[in-house]
Amino acid sequence: MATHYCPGCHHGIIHRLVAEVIDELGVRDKAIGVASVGCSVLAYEYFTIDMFQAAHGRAPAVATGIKRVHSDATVFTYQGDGDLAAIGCGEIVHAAARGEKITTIFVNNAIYGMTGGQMAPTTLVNQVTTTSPYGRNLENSGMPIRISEMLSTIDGAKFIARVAVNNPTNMSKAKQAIKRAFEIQLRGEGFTMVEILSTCPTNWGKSPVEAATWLEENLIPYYPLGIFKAPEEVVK
Ligand SMILES: Cc1ncc(C[n+]2csc(CCOP(=O)(O)OP(=O)(O)O)c2C)c(N)n1
Ligand code: SF4
Repeated sequence: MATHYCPGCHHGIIHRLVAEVIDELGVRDKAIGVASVGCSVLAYEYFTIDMFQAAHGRAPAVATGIKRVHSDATVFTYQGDGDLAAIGCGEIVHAAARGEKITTIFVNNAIYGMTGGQMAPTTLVNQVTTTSPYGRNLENSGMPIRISEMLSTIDGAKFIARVAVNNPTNMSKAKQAIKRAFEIQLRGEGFTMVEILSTCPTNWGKSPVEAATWLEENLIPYYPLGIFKAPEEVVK
C-alpha cells in the first residue's frame, strides 16, 4: 500500500515485515504497538491492531505499562534512532534491565529524519547532517553509540539482533529476527530488540539507490549485522 514515507525509505518495508510476523504468529487480536516520535509517528495508519503514540523517547515506558496491565498482549515499540538512542536512551536501557517482556523494533537510519536531518547519537563520524555540516566531529561529539552491543550486556535482554532490509536476503533475515523476538516475548522470557539499519534518502541527500549503497558501504561496516544475544531456544 502507499505510505507517507519518502521514496526509498525503508520504514515501509519494515512495517510490512512486522505486520507479516504479527499475522503469521496469529496475534493480530492481541498485538499492541507503541509508536514513537519521528517519521514513524503515523505507524498506526498501517497496522490493523491497537496502537499508542508515546512522547519522544518514552515508548519503552508506555509499553511497560501496557504489558504489565495486559500480560497476555503482544506488545512492541517502534522507534527511530533519534527517539531511542538520544532522549530515550535511559528508557530503553532500563526497560531492558527490568527484563520487560516487550519487543522493540529499532529503526537506525543514523539521522533525525522527521525534523530535517539533525545529527543523532548513531550518526557516523564525518557524516554530514544539518547540525554537523562539516561532518560529525569526533572531538566534540564522540563516537556513534552501538546500541545493540550495549544492550546485549544487560541481563534482562534476552534477544538482541541487528539486521538490514537493503536486499532480499537481508529482508528475509530481518523477518526471521523479528519473528524470533516476538516468539521469545510470547514465551515470556524477557526483553527483545531488533535493530534494523535503514535509509533516509531525503536527509542523506541521496537517491534511493545511492542511499541503499551508502548503507551497505558505510553503516554495515560500523554496525555489523548479526545476533548479539539469544536465549537457548525451546525446540517444540
Ligand atoms: C520532547 C521532544 N523534543 C523534540 C521533538 C521533535 N522531534 C520530533 S521527531 C524527532 C527526531 C526523530 O528522529 P528519529 O527518531 O531518528 O526518527 P526518524 O524520523 O528518522 O524515523 C524529534 C527530535 C519532540 N517531538 N519531542
Ligand atoms: S525523512 Fe527520511 S526517515 Fe523520514 S520518511 Fe523521509 S526518508 Fe524516511
